[in-house]
Amino acid sequence: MRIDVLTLFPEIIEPFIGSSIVGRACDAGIVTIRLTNIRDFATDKHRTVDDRPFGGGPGMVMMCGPVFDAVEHVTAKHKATPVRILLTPQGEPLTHDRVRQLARLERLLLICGHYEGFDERIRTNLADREISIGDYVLSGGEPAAIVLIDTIVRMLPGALGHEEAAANDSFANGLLECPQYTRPRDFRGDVVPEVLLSGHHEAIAEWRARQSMKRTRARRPDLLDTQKSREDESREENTKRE
Ligand code: 6GU
Repeated sequence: MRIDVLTLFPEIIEPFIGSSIVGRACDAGIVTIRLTNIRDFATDKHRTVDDRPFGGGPGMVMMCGPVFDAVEHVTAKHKATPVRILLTPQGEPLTHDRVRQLARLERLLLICGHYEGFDERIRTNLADREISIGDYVLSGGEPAAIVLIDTIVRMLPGALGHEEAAANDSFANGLLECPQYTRPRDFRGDVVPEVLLSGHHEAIAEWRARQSMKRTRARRPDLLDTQKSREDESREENTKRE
């Protein structure tokens, strides 16, 4: 997979893509990530990329010119056509299912905004999709790009080294992950549940499934509703097919 990121602050994202799982995936050739500074596509001597909003009001708006030029330049550098994603608080909420969808694509182009937002024509004429990482406002799209890259890359085959790990993650099956323990067995009097030490694989799997369900019911009952409606949907689909 190839991911291009257009940003006014590449220095925020740079150390992230060189570290940990994502850094390793880059080194292994599983993903190629390129950062491009939108300011390099400004055309005046002050390297202006934003301007005051028509109609007045506070804040500045990112101009079309540098963003369109940057997108066109970066798009032409590689043969696959990218899916162009604008990172904004007005986008579709990022979910595990959407990540899974995006992880199947050959090429992504992420566009990070700053200031009060983008000129609307960037949204309507340039972006294929808009994505938000949650209901709160960030000062810029860079932390959101980091989140999106992290969650996509860990789904790419080979990125985790341990292929089952991603499948066991919270949300992968619509439930939160079960509690995990490592040595020592007794830490300051708090001991690991006996079943995990039993070597009885079936009993362990059953305990984990029950803990997952219990934790999800306590913390995120909304996930169970979603899962139930999903199951209902697939049951309906199956009935239709029969
Ligand atoms: Cl993608 N951008 C900004 N600026 N704020 C956000 C966001 C994105 N997602 C949630 N809040």
